[in-house]
Amino acid sequence: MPSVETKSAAITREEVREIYESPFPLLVFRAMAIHRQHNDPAAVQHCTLSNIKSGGCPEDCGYCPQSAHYKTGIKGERLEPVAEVLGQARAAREAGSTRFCMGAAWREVRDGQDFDQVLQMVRGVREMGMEACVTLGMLNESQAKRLKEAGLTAYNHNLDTSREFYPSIITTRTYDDRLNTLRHVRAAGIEVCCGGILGMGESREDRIGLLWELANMDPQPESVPINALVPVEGTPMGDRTPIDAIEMARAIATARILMPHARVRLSAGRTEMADEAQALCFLAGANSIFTGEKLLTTPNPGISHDAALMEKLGMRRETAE
Ligand code: SAM
Ligand code: DTB
Ligand code: SF4
Repeated sequence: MPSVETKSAAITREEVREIYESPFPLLVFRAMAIHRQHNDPAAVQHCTLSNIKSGGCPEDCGYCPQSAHYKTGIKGERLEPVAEVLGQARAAREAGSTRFCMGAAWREVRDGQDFDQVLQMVRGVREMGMEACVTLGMLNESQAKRLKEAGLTAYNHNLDTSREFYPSIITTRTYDDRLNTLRHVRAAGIEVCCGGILGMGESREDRIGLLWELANMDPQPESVPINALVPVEGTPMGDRTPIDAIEMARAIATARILMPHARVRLSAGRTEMADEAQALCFLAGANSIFTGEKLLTTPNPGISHDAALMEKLGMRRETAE
């Protein structure tokens, strides 16, 4: 494993640390200036998640309610029917979402009927004029190509945390496995959606390490979800205290400064965040949220709460181009 010091990178870990730890007003001011230069700071993309294959996952990700290793009350289900998922996509579009993200609790994609059906879902979502994103676990080169041919906009595959902390949260795969899948996604010409989770018991240095890895991907990810851990009873992280809102805003501001063109997504964990905390994240450069009552298995603020939040902030839901 290359040490932190020997990895030749365009952005050094020290530079990331300096940004992350700068005085909060300066950090947010800098992030806001960069955000304004590249994006409309009043617009927030609304996205909808669908759990197309719930639970029973063989991986042991310590944060995840869908892992078969933990007793969380989530049963392993079969892949949802294509028509059901496309019905959800239509409803999401009617509710104002411009991106539909489908998640499967798989360790990896296997060729066969299930994958063929996922390809149909991707085609269907694209025909509705929405961006389509999927997260299906590990992927090989030919599977990535088939997803591209079906019209997939982006593939979500998170690094979750720093390389150093990763083995403390997952033992059934490695950081390099993740990077490999991301390489296949990129090689197929699909946009990369890659981010992480805060509040798992990692140190600030781990958060800095994650952002450093993301910013040094070449090309950088087009989409960077920053999740606050949703602690779920039965998982090893069921009793974690929520990440501090200022720390969350620091991470988002740093992501925005390092990756000016990326869509930075204020992803899981909004149910536990006050409106003020979310507003701070928008100031720091977040420009996307997941809407609807549910993420994959955990609660999310409903569409009426989010409409009220946008109204209060004088911000608007981004519409399709
Ligand atoms: N199985 C696929 C994989 O891991 O790549 C896709 C589904 S997985 C649920 C997608 C992402 O959701 C994970 O990479 C993780 O970052 C995030 N996630 C899962 N459980 C979470 C939780 N309790 N709180 C916050 N984020 C979570
Ligand atoms: C991502 O980074 N966050 C979303 C999406 N990618 C798939 C998922 C969050 C899941 C939160 C836990 C749950 O609802 O099960
Ligand atoms: Fe499985 Fe993905 Fe959950 Fe890990 S995060 S246990 S790979 S569904």
